[in-house]
Amino acid sequence: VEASIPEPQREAWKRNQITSFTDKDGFEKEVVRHVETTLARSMFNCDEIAAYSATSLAFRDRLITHWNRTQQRQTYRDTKRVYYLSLEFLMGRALDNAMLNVGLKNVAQDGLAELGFRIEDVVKQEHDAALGNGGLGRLAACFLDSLATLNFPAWGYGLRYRYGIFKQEIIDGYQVEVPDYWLDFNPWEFPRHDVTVDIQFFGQVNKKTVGGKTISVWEAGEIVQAVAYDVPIPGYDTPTTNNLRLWSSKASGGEFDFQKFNSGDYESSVADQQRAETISAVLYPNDNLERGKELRLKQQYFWVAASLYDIVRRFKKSRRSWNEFPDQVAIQLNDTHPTLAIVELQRILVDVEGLEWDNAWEIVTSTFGYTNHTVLPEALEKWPVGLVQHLLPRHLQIIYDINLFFLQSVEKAFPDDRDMLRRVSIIEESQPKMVRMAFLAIVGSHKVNGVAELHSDLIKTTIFKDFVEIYGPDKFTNVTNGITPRRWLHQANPRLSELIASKCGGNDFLKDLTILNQLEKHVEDKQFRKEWAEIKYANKVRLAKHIKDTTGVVVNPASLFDVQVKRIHEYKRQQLNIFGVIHRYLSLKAMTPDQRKKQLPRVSIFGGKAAPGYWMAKQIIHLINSVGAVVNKDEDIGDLLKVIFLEDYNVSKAEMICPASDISEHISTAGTEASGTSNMKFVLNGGLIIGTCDGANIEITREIGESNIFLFGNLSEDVEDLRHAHTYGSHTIDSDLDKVFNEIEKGTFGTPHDFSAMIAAVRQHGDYYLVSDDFHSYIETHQLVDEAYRNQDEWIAKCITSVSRMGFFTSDRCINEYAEEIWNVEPLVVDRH
Ligand code: RUG
Repeated sequence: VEASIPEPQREAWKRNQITSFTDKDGFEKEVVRHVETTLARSMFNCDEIAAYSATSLAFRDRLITHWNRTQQRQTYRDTKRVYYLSLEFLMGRALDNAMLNVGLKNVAQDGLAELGFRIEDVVKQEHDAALGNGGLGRLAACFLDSLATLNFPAWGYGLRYRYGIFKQEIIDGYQVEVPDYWLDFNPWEFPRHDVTVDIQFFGQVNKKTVGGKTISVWEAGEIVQAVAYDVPIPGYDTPTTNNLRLWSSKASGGEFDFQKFNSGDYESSVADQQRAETISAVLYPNDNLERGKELRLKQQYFWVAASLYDIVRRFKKSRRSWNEFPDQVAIQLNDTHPTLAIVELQRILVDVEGLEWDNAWEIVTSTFGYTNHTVLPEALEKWPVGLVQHLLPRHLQIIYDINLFFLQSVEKAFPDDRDMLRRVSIIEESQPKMVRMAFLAIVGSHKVNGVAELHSDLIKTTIFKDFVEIYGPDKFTNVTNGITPRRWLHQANPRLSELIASKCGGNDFLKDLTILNQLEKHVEDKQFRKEWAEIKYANKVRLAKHIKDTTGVVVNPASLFDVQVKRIHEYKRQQLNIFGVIHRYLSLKAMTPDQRKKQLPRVSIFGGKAAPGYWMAKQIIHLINSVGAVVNKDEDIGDLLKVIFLEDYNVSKAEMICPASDISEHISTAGTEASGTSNMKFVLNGGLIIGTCDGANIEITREIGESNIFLFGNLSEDVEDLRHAHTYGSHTIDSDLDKVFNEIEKGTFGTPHDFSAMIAAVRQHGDYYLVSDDFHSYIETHQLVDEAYRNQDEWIAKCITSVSRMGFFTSDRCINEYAEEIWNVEPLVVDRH
């Protein structure tokens, strides 16, 4: 049905164009209107939640007019669009970001004050949108912000999980997971009940002859409906408002269910419905680990099939030829999770649209780009062939055909290397046979990128080495990760942002982060340093209050705040950190009171979630809390050392923690952390970092200078030899670390048995993460940190210098690199009015 209004009636629409508020009075009017009509409340029962809801609705209305205009403009101009497929979008809160991006936070602040509310309290009412595990999901969120800010015609596609990442509670020192039901009231999403796609699973493939041509038809099986929910993504200081489309699963209301229901088979009709809704019910809570569960594969196919249907439907509106598809559409695969999209597009083109295989494959490979985020073997996705066959029978056939043609070309190019075929085959000939998703993603894309220089080099020399030989080096590239300075500086640290703006000629640095380099000429300015230090101190006071409120522990904001917040993982080495803390504690205990007086007070702050099934990670959390329980009440130690575990680390907590850190820890075993992005957030907020030569730490060092970072530990090129030596040579444990282990085993921090596996991992099981190898250098480097911190003037100078050199790490730079090197898309500016 043509829904467009006929020309003669459009005049009336134009006369009645919605005008968005621009000032305090206009804002207040909208808030009152929403409180009284949308929420059906009044000034007599308007609490902070109602004020939050009405404020969000007022801003949402504003975004929607921009969003509509953006979409109309993009449709009218019909330029190439980017589609970012990510199973995770770790968005955090939306209101504060929306207010800042449209430049009306001051208006809202004044308006809310007049209406009886403090904006800080209102903003805090919002539940984080936590549809992600960690860095990968947050990167996707930063990219959306940059895509909109830079005016790229871009859509995100994801899943609308009913439960995002679980909420973490710490009970008796242990992590306990609580479901995160976040959709009670979410003003930021628009259900599009008219945008639905039927998604098929199971069934079988039959051959049919149509017009003399034999085609494969995928028939029968189960149908689940995908319903679109749209989330507007405002750019900073631009009307461009892009769309994040999240799919929710629903039973397709077919006749079959209805019959079941009518015939009294209520239970099974409800079971069908529940099974369908289960698909988008919950985010898998693993970071850097793939477990191969059927429901996960169902989620992946459900989401990519719905997204591709949508993308193809949009493309077909322009009535172009299929060969123009890659000129109109770029699809980026965020990790291998959406790799089935490659197979699905090939299926649509060949089975549904009737294109020849080779022609279709050319279109497919020109459309996709694949970003790899890890070299950890346990995180590389593989699916049992039998499972794929059962769930997606036609897709397995296509995967086999893709593999066949690929292996034929390899055989031709490398006739003397028979083993090459086994090594690069998309099908691993194991028991059971597995589909190697990363290989499928490489074969089906025109570009593959890693996320930091070291990581991009590593994938080329290790896990994807053969593919570099096959395709040549140009298919592989690097796009070092970045973060959005809007959220991670302007929003998280408003006072620092303002101070920076005062030295950098206004807020332009938020759109061109290289402007930060203007700070460097003010490094010697005493007054500037003083103001800088005052802001850091105020941020620490705020965090200290949060620590007191949530843990009951009083920390002195004048101490050095040493922070490690990220997912708990053995490769990220929180165990190294807590062993280091114990070493510090033992050293302090061994001192005389006079010696102690000369020591620098420190607060070691940890935070992060462990995957619910990751036992060792949970033991690490338990050890941190057990050490805290002893140290924090030790009167010999007092303020000299406090150990804090912050519960339920998430995006909004990160916004409070990053600005309050003096030093933060990015201490993964060299070669294991693909990039890391919190390292960038901490430096941008005027904190220094201690880290290994890993991921983006290396480029951060190159940018800010070696004298402004505390590097330690073995290099990635030495890791393999060290591991080999641990297993086959004699493995001696660092003597200081040994003392730490002995103390744990004495029971100083509770039942030693609780921690015996953690110690055995180092002493007996080959110390895979090189904790002992790096311990000495870690401890020594922390001593250098202490010394450096004593000279506050110098320390602040280092912080300012570092910030001034952080311009490279904006996600705007990443997006421009992707746009130019991988997507070949141009920005499209939307008129302001
Ligand atoms: O572990 C990596 C981080 O190093 C990286 O910064 C982030 C964004 O690129 O992605 C993380 N990651 C990798 N999360 N999941 C994976 C593997 O699926």
